[in-house]
Amino acid sequence: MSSETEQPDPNTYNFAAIEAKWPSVWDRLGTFTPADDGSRGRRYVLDMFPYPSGDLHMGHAEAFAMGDVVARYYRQQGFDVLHPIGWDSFGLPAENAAIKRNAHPAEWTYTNIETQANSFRRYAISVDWSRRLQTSDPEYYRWTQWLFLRFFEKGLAYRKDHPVNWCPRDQTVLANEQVVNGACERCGSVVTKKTLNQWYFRITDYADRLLDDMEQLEGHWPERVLAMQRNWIGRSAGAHVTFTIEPADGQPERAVPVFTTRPDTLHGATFFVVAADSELASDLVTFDHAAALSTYLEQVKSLTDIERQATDREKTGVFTGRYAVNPLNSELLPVWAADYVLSDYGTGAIMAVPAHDQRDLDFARAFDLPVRMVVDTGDEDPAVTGTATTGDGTLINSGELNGLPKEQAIARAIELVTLQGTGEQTVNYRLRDWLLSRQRFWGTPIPIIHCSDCGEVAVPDDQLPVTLPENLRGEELSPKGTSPLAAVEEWVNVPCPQCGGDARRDTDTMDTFVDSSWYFLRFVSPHLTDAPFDSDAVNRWLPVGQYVGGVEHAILHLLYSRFFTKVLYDLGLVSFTEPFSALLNQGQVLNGGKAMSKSLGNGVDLGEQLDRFGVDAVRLTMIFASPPEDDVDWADVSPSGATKFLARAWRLGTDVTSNPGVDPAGGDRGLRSITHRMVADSAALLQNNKFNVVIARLMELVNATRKAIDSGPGGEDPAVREAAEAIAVVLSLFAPYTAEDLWERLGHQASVASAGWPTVDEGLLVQATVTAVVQVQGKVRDRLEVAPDISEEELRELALATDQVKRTLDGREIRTVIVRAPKLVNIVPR
Ligand code: ANZ
Ligand code: ZN
Repeated sequence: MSSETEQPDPNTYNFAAIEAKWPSVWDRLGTFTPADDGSRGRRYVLDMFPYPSGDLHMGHAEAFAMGDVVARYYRQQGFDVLHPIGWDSFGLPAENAAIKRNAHPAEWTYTNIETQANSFRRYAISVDWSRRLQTSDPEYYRWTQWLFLRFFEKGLAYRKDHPVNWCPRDQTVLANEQVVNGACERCGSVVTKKTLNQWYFRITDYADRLLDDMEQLEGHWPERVLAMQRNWIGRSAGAHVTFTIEPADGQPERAVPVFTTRPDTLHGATFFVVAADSELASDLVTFDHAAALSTYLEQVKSLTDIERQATDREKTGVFTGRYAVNPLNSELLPVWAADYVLSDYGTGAIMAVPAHDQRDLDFARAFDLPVRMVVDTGDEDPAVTGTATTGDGTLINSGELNGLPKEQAIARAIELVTLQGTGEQTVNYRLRDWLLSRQRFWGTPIPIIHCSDCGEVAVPDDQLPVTLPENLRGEELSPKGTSPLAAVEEWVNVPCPQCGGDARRDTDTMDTFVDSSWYFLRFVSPHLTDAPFDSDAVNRWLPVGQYVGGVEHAILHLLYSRFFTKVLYDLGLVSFTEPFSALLNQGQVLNGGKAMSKSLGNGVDLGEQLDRFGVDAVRLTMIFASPPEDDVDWADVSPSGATKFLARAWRLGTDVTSNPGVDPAGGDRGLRSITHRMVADSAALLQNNKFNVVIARLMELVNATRKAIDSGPGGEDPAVREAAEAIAVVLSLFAPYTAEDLWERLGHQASVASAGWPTVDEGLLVQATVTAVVQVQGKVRDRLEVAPDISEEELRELALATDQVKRTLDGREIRTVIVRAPKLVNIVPR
């Protein structure tokens, strides 16, 4: 900071003064408001919207700097750019804060949003502020409810009883993804199971399309995100094969299908396993074994699916007293109940083939069950080695399948069971329906009324939104196993919209992922009052041309948004099936090799960095540090170096003495060529998200321009103006304040943001000279501009003749000179 008495020098770069000057100008000019008049091509650039937890942090600074580069680039390229911002403002943290402070969650939420909005303005992201939205605004969630009802009408939103993940501390249901290593993602408590009636979205109906439509994204989304989506959906092809469970204990026989990806191994099945916690297990178990099963169940309940399926865990289970008949060879297999079989995958029952499945083998070894190889893979007997063999090979011990290679045996086995009527080819998915109800207050109320006569009745559209009661505060919000809304009698009790009788509102609220599954549509017409969005406008602007956000959303948010888009397509509300054409995952901001965190004490305060180095320097540093996908380690970067570079660029404005509009044609050809190459290369680099390289190229041009002014043709050469103007335009993508000020100092009117990308003169791209580096003992002492075809001898002579080299050698004898024309000369003294 400068002292108060000092007079600001008009030729000194003062980032604070520049930051104070421009925001109101941009507002007045409406620089970032799209015209949407069809006069230009449209581009929609979107950053994943923020959650309002406190002020912006370094992670926001990085992500939004990236998104802004893209938005600003398209604007310079002449596109009409839609770049909006809003807040994902429902969710637990607001509620927890409200409980702690005896307040309403809205207070905490909207205070934080104001803080963040101010910081975003200061950070100069080029967004159209008039489109700002918050998902917790009734004007927004009214339409979340409206959309929910369209899903409900189509049977895509439904209720069922289900054992769900339950956090005993937060007293709420958790989605599978919110359970990390058996613990609640938020509070770390051990997660248990609880059976509840819950709302689901039938996303499984869309499993195939969610997979197949990824073809549209191939090459435009990071491959690892596509892989994670694919894996999450988990399509696996196989067969259902029905086994008959023999009668016992007076119970009749019973047909139980299994799902297998390896029907070729049917002859290798040596036992049968049902999920211990399934109804099937309790149905099948004989009187003698029932007690053992219920003891075992107590132990199983506390485990998560991930733990249950872990291959390295000791296998546990109990015998049910029943036997299953193998439909291919009529063998009798003992039926066990075990936790490594999941009740909600496949059919909840498996045929166990220990020779070729590791988990089955571990179980067989734990309980001394037989192991029979049916595919000769060339490996040793798994019963001896303890390692199941899963590779290709030829069938053995398998009746008429003998001699067939694995793939043919799979097909033949499916044929056999199909002919028998005991099985069929099938596809199974790992994807489950989306559990969307939450027993919490701060979310979108589910717009359903429960009537004892009419059942689940939709709140009529004209009665939306169902708003949250405003009088709940503090402790009243704390969850008690049901939603806090259930306690508000005057809110809950309503007449049934269908029969007028006494009825009750649904007291659950929606998972916040519902809110964020359609916000990108709302931004197009955010103030519409008679529909969630204007379909025509949405079809003009979407799909989003570039989506930018963290890889932590690689699965759920993206999957849910893709699902919503497909349903809306089926409803005729949108004309596209994928919402985001291209995706960029920015890396994390680290400090000293580790993610910033309170507990490590390595956090860096964004506001403090902005005060110290200026907004532009922080933005530039974020982008210059690495390719966007890589992490930025704040311990390794130099924001003060960025400030210096910006000052250097800004000072060019002082030294350009020609008038705006002067024809650069007569200017210095060397500098012109560097300028035009920078502009041409930058466009290509930007299209490939190589933002950091563009900054390196800008730095080169700033240096060349400085040199032209100081020791070349001078500040009046029109090529110098041309270079400085190109610098301002390209710099505006990264350092909008400095660029705007430089632009003004070059005699132009605001805004540089819409100045337009400089036109490249192809003729100037031919490299007139190359830079040769002159080293003495490996240390750079000088640089020479030379012809690309300079000879070794000539380059050696030029290098030895420079003042720098003479001074450095200081009379010492030369041992050797290494010449790599035209780029390098290294002089090694004795
Ligand atoms: C017999 C078999 C033999 C199997 C073999 C595998 C190898 P993916 O690919 O993940 O879909 N399975 C089926 N339902 C299960 C459940 N509810 N819980 C745990 N495991 C289950 O896996 C399908 C395979 O996982 C199925 O194929 C079944 O074991 C097992 F050499 O059947 B397999
Ligand atoms: Zn009714």
